[in-house]
Amino acid sequence: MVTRNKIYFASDIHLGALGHASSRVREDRFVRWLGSIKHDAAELFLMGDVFEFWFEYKTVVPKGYIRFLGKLAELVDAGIKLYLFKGNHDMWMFDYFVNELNATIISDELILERQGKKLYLHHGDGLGPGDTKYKFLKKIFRSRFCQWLFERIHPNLGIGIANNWSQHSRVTNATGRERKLFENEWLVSFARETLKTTHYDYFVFGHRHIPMMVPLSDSSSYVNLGEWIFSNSYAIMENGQIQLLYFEPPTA
Ligand SMILES: [Mn+2]
Repeated sequence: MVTRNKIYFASDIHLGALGHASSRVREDRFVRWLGSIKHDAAELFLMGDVFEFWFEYKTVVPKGYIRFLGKLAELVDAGIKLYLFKGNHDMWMFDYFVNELNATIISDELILERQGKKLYLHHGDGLGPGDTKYKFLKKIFRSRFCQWLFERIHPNLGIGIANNWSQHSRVTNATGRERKLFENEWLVSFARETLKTTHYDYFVFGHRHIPMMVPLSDSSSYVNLGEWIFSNSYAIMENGQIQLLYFEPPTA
């Protein structure tokens, strides 16, 4: 008898980044992780930037990721509920994963109650103070008109341009110095500000590539899921508690 009582969270796998060979290593590792959670997961939250770039045309999707997508299908068919968050690299998910994987696509935040706890979930881009340039770009990238325009460009060219663009955004690893900057983390500022008016037991984000779990108060914690290029980090929720864990030893 299978007991599905755990909830899993991961983000920022950046499949497709750093070349095909590197991406395959990452994909294989992530597929091993998916296999390891298959028998006790009730829900799986993939919280953005799963792909280095994703854009769905009306009749066409990008090549690649075949093992990952196959494994996801296997988990969904085994009864696991899948949530896919739009990240800043893969916000152009429309109905493909809804139709193929029965996934729920989350555009911004998702507020949930699970296991008696209140959760605030978001990829993490465009929140908190500052970064006005990105917030402006996000509006453009998400506008129906710009998406319609992009869709008119031949995929060979459109995806080429997008891949070129995404290479300019760094794939970062958290240095010790960055980790110490917790007090300056804008997502922490955002969570603290939110707590002034609304209680959440857990704030869960990706995007920053800095795996960390830190208390904000006696009853609230900040969780950053990290990434799967170096850290292979994820979170698990069981009996109302979230833990930050590492799947396999760090890659670099
Ligand atoms: Mn991101």
